[in-house]
Amino acid sequence: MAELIKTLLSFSERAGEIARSIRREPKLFSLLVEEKGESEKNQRFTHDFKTLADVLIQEALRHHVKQMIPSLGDYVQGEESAEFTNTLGEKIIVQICDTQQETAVLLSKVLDGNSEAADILATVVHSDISWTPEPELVEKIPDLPIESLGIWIDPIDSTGEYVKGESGTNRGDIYNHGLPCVTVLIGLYDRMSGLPVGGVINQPFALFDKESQSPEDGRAVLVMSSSEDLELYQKFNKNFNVVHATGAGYKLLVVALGYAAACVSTKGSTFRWDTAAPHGILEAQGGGVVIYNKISHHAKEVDVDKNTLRELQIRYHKPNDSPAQLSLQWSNEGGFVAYRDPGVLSTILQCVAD
Ligand code: 2IP
Ligand code: CA
Repeated sequence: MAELIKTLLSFSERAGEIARSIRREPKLFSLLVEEKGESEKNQRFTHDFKTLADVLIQEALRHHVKQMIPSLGDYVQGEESAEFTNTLGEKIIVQICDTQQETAVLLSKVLDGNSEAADILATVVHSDISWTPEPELVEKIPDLPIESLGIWIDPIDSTGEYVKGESGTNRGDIYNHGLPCVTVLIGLYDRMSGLPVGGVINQPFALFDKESQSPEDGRAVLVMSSSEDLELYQKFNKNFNVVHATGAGYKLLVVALGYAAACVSTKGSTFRWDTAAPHGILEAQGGGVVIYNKISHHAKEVDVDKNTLRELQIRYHKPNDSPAQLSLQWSNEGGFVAYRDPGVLSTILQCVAD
């Protein structure tokens, strides 16, 4: 298990480096910002290119996991399908080949013959980026049965902020938007129970400036998407200092870091790949991510007992029953409440009941 976690940590560094190099290398970056171009071909190409960055990271993870634990390779799921259609309408399965050169040839097909961009990407994907965690951390990794694990990956969460590339603004400890809201999310769950067991989050553009922070008031912070209704914001703002932030993964990360006491999402606009990694971390901290529509039924209770809380956790092994459309089969359709300390739930439920 420790080896798997070490591999995932190193991989998340590599994924962060792929994300950074696409912004850093002019040849790649120009593909990303072509979105601003007028023509449909340009827009299509940029869409494809963004998707390519995602697919590439996802497939690179599958490649590494498969190399290490062949049986686990089939249980790496992500937002993207590896089948990729380029602007010429050709279908190509993106995968990491045995050699850098083979990967570059494959990527060049996806990139309509842009071999320079393909070479740069292939170099990063094949480069050896390793990160060794402190021995004290490795000692704490429990020995879980690897054979029954599944992996959810969101290669680049908050793609909108990633493409915009702004340095962002912060309120207290939390960025409202900008590159710091971009995360690479890798979640581990148990395939039998569907419960999360661990997670790795990489923040490729973590530019947090500790000096410039100042607490705003004495209330606990609750973080939510700016797409939530004003009415909900007002409800929670009575008892919490509500802060808006972009990026599903980022919002949950700030809960795990203790910058916010909780995150509430009611719209069903997130997916299992958005929540799996932070859920695994929160679970390890004694917290969790419960389904909003279900926990709100307990709004009249002072305390929700441990067993009920376990029942209400998001599960990662089964798609939703009868989704309105196939693309919603893995959506967190009932919304969620993420918390590090279950003690905060009573205040949240009080807000819901009011
Ligand atoms: C998105 C991204 C958005 C989030 C949305 C996710 O994932 O994290 O920021 O919306 O729910 O699905 P919001 O920021 O309003 O919470 P992606 O960028 O991978 O599509
Ligand atoms: Ca996402």
